[in-house]
Amino acid sequence: MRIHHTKHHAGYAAKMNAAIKKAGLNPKSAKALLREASKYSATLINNAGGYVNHKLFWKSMSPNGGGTPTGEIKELISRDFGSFDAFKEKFGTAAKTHFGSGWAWLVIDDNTLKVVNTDNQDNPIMDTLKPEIKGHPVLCLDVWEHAYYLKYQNRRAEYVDAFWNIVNWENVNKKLAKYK
Ligand code: MN3
Repeated sequence: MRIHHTKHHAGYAAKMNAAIKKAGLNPKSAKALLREASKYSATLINNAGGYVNHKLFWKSMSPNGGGTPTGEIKELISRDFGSFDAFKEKFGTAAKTHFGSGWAWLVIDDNTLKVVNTDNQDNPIMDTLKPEIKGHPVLCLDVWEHAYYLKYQNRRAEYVDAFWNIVNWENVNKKLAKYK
């Protein structure tokens, strides 16, 4: 995780900043760039995606996290997936079966929770994506090999299952409150 943060995430930030400078842009935020991804170069959007996605990823986890969801997300998971176990199965399968590099997400779209996948560093707020995978991210899991290979080698499923021990439900509720 330390290498992931200080090397990979830092690399996306540096390359995003270089691409912003090169294009002579003065964006309001990295998310603002992603919302209008269709206007910009692949280099800029790939690195802005890497920067934004990892920011939510770090906040999706906490040493005091894990356990069952609390607060509003608990209610919405029951409403939209039937049960916490059904949601875990859906999100876990999305993370374990995504082919190649990418992300699993829990997003809220039109006041409904959805589990979606994106490729590479795509983020569900990007205007270039199909409507069915768009939404406001509230939780995410990095399934690039760099996220798990040092500790789990090729065993992505073990990495995904361990995620439930550290999910930061408090942050999920904070995100939900923002997008409702
Ligand atoms: Mn990563």
